[in-house]
Amino acid sequence: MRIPDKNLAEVFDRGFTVVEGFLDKTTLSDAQDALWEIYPRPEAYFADPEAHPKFAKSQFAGLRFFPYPSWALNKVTVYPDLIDAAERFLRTTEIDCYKIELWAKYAGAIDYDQHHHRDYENHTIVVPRADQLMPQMTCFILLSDVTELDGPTKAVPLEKTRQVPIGVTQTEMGDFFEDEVSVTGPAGTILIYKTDVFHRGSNFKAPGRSRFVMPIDFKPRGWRWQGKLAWPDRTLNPGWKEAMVNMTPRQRDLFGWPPAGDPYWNAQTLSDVALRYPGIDLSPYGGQVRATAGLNPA
Ligand SMILES: O=C(O)CCC(=O)C(=O)O
Repeated sequence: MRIPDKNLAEVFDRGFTVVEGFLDKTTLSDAQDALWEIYPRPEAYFADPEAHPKFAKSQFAGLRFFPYPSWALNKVTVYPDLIDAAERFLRTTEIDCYKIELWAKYAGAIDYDQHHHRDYENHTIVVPRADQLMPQMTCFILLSDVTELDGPTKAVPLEKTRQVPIGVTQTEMGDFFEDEVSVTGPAGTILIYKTDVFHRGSNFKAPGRSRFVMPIDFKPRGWRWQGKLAWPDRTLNPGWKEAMVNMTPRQRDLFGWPPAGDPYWNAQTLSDVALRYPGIDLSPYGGQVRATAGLNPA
């Protein structure tokens, strides 16, 4: 669904917004099915947690960076209403998707409680501007239902923390707990927040529960002090080529793919990119150029 203007305004005013029903049912259920190519199903995990010791090693052990083996998960990251929201929030169509994760948590694997923090500490090498210019748009898409029992993210409305200088990134455990709001909702819900908002992960409140979310982050293009992942470093991972082949030029552009009309494209690059990405339609970038192994036209 299209994120209403009032919710994007709420991100600026309150620091975050929560919109239920963001993903359509098919996209959501396809993505949920694809989770089990990566993570143990909850019933499998809870049947024998000790068979999955890695989830006990750290709160972050369930994190996996983009790309994923299945297009069903990769396509969530370029969901048209997500791109639309990022363009409207960042007030430009010149945007980068700079970080994509999947995050699985299983009750009892470890204590997932955190103190409040501001995410900018590892999303920019400086600090966000207090006047809200040049923001980054950070999101969590819930791929499982999240109730109070399921370790919801807890976010503190900006008005409660205005006295804390933006240069402060962490609070003591317990600070602002009385002001925090739980981000709950059915699978398909999106949380959009800013990188200067205090928030934290929380622990499960019942056994046998699990939580699966997809954090996805956008920034305006060209502000080189912001960012997190370098996409060229992810291209050898399963799913990257299929994702690039399946994406539209608009969607590829979010990852830094050269746009149509860019001087990068010539007969040689069209031919060799087609060799690297079998099946890709490069006609938007310069017409049909047949990829021919061993031939390297000028
Ligand atoms: O998992 C969550 O709900 C939030 C985690 C978080 O904010 C973090 O680790 O930076």
